[in-house]
Amino acid sequence: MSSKDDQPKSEAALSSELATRERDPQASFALLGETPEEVGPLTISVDRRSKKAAGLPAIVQTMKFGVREMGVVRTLRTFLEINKEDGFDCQSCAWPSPDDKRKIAEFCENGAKAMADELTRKKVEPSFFAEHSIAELLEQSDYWLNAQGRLTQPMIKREGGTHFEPITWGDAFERIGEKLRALSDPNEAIFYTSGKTVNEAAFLFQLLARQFGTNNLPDCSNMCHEASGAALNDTIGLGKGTIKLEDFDHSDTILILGNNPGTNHPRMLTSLEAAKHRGATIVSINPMPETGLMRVVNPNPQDYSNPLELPFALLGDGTQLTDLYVPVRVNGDAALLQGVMKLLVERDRRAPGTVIDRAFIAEHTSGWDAFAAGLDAATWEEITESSGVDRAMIEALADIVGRAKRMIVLWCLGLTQHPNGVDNVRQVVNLLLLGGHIGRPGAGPCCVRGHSNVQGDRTMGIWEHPKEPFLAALDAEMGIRSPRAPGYNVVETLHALHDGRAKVFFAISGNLFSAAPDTHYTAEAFKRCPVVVHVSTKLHRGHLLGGKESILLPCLGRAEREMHGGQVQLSSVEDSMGIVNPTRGREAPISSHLLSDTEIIVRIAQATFGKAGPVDWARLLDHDRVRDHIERVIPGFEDFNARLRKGYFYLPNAPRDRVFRTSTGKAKFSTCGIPKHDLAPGELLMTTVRSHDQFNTVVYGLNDRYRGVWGGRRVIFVNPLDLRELGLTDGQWVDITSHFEGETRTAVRFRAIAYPIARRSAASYYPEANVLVAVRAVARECNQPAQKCVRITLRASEQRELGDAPAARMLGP
Ligand SMILES: Nc1nc2c(c(=O)[nH]1)N[C@H]1C(S)=C(S)[C@@H](COP(=O)(O)OP(=O)(O)OC[C@H]3O[C@@H](n4cnc5c(=O)[nH]c(N)nc54)[C@H](O)[C@@H]3O)O[C@H]1N2
Ligand SMILES: Nc1nc2c(c(=O)[nH]1)N[C@H]1C(S)=C(S)[C@@H](COP(=O)(O)OP(=O)(O)OC[C@H]3O[C@@H](n4cnc5c(=O)[nH]c(N)nc54)[C@H](O)[C@@H]3O)O[C@H]1N2
Ligand SMILES: [Mo]
Repeated sequence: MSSKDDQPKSEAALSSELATRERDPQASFALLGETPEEVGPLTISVDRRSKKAAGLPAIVQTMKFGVREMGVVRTLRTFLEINKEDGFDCQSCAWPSPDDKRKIAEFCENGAKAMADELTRKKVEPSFFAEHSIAELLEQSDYWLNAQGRLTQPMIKREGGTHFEPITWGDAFERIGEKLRALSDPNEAIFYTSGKTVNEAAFLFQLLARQFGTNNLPDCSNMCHEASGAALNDTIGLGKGTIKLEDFDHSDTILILGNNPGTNHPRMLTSLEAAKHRGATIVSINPMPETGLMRVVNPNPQDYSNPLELPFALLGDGTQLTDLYVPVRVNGDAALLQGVMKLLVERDRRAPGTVIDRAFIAEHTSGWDAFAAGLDAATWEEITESSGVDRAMIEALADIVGRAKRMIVLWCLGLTQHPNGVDNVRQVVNLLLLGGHIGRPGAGPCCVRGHSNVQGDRTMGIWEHPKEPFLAALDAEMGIRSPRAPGYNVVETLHALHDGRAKVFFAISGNLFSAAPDTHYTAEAFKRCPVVVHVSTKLHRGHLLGGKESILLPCLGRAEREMHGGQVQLSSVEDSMGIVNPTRGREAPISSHLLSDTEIIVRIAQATFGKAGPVDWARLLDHDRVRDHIERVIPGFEDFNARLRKGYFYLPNAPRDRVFRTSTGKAKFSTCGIPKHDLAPGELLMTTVRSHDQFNTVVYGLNDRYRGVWGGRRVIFVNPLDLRELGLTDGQWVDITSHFEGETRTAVRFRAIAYPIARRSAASYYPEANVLVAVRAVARECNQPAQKCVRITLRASEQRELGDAPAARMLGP
């Protein structure tokens, strides 16, 4: 080896070398656990994609999936417990349950899949790990790994080992405690969590990290709504939306940007349907015409005045939801919204006070002059080019917004996962402020959260950038001295693992490896980490790539009974609308070896800090006591135990009352430029989306019924006109190359699908497409990975053809 090679490479040089190297396609597949053979047979029929959401097919799928995983009796019983006040809160999304009128079936097809996936009767026991080496398991797809069932016993892969072996709980805790104590700096440890963790466990988890001496608390929220939090904190003084579910009963206009609720928040469709029946206008702004936003069939018997109507409704065409569909191009939203606002301001100048809410603006906002000047300076050429939407359509949207008296704007990842994600959300706030649509019934921002408790985890202090009042209160209550220096977020975590600054990675729930951008960089980062610990319910690729040593700690799921002192423990979660809900698992755990998240955290704390020390960890096994602490540390949780036992309650939300705790004391208009895409000929901007059969990195099935894809996931949706210009045909196998600041990354063998997606845009599924996302491509100001804004080129794949006819547009399923 030359002396040059012996020199450690800089992080940037390494990242760029890794990125630019034309990778061995087989190696790419192995990282994702997909061999080319597994891709087929894939059948695609865009013509046969569902024309409406929910309805009979959803009921059939729900039952099929439930019975496959849980059997008939358990399926029926658990479906009655989901989202009930005395049952458990659905572990799928963070959409709220109706306050006072919960239905017999207060869940959706995808919530049911999430639950059935967790309550499956299949188990991954030590014998499974003895039979399969890690190398063998890495060959399998994510779908296969998840389908093997629930983890039941603690396992360890020792350094240099080829298999996972059983380890006792006691030895595992001792070992983790030892490894943590041996670090020379607490910041060498990282504590990751994803929003599955209930409030009580989340509070303990951040306490563990801070007593240990670090704010390294990256979480999945860094990848979904970090940009929303940053923009909302800055402009309205609270990093959350302001609307309640009941606002849907009062709203006359609802705008939905960058969200696919038919798949990801199906229960929202019920609220939209009701609003629609009351005469509200619904607009969806999305590069893809998502089925769930177009038509819906309501499967809830209670929503029909005569139960006999239901069977007819299920077979009928359902309710049309969207009045105006705006096919914005990928990352065209900022320009589109500015176009709308430019028109509204101009119209109001011609007829003062008729279009915008001047009284609200004068009394409650700051920054108007600069904002209005920014709109005046924006040219129509820039607006239409950057948005991909023509002037007539922008006028039509402005007509709707201009008429609105009570407008809700909902958004999800289509706005946030962009380099300008924070500015996108600022534009949403601008639009709402213009019409005074905040702090008024039926109006306001609705940041549609992902994981069931992602918002609650942040409220509990899972944040790498904690605010001083929180830390001061935590220290006073717990008698610790929390570190003040900010910790690592997700992207900083990847860098710290990559260059050896992080030595213990501890995760409660989630699968950071598969969720993170830049799969090769991330794989290398984890490979270098001396100790990786995952507290998990199901097996995933992150366990297998682990670190030098990888420890698996199996835990109870949301629907399973967590006992303490002979009682079922009560827990809580916070939904997208700031409602704190009780949740209580009732099912018998699948294995007697499982521990709860809470118990695992407590025992690791005991193993790390010993018996002495300011915090009496043993007492904290009891959630009631944890809630007593939460009540004294976090505002809004007064009388926590008593209120939770009575049911749900709302957290305070100052902007709802038009109190804006911002730097100006008012809601802030922001001036943001119009993003320039500057695509070279042949380049497209690719977004990444979820299929109907997955929950994030957990793949339940290989279909995406609403988009007409059956049996495979390596697909890329492209507009037929763009395909033709690129000299490619529908159904052809293509290789995708992404381009980021001179670096290229390639993923091979994706099936091109001619799809009604906006021009110069493309979409493919996450997590497969993460290979193409540069780790340094992040949202400015908040470091959220820009996983929905990837500049790509396509070329015909030179890889081996599969058996099925490549250009076929076969009829599925
Ligand atoms: N069943 C199920 N439910 C889930 C999840 C799941 O995986 N499965 N995940 C949960 C989580 S953690 C989250 S964060 C949420 C995610 O919920 P969503 O944000 O709905 O998830 P995505 O599939 O990423 O869809 C993004 C939507 O934005 C659109 N889009 C993409 N790029 C752009 C753009 O540039 N502009 C606009 N206007 N639109 C764009 C896409 O076409 C798609 O409709 O769902 C939660 N709920
Ligand atoms: N390209 C691209 N990448 C993305 C996104 C995208 O849209 N595009 N979306 C991003 C977003 S919004 C998110 S939230 C992240 C998701 O990132 P994560 O939240 O880290 O990933 P999940 O897939 O939700 O985690 C699944 C694992 O959690 C474990 N688990 C499930 N339930 C429980 C439980 O009750 N307790 C415990 N302890 N463990 C449990 C199981 O082992 C399961 O395998 O991905 C991000 N990555
Ligand atoms: Mo998310």
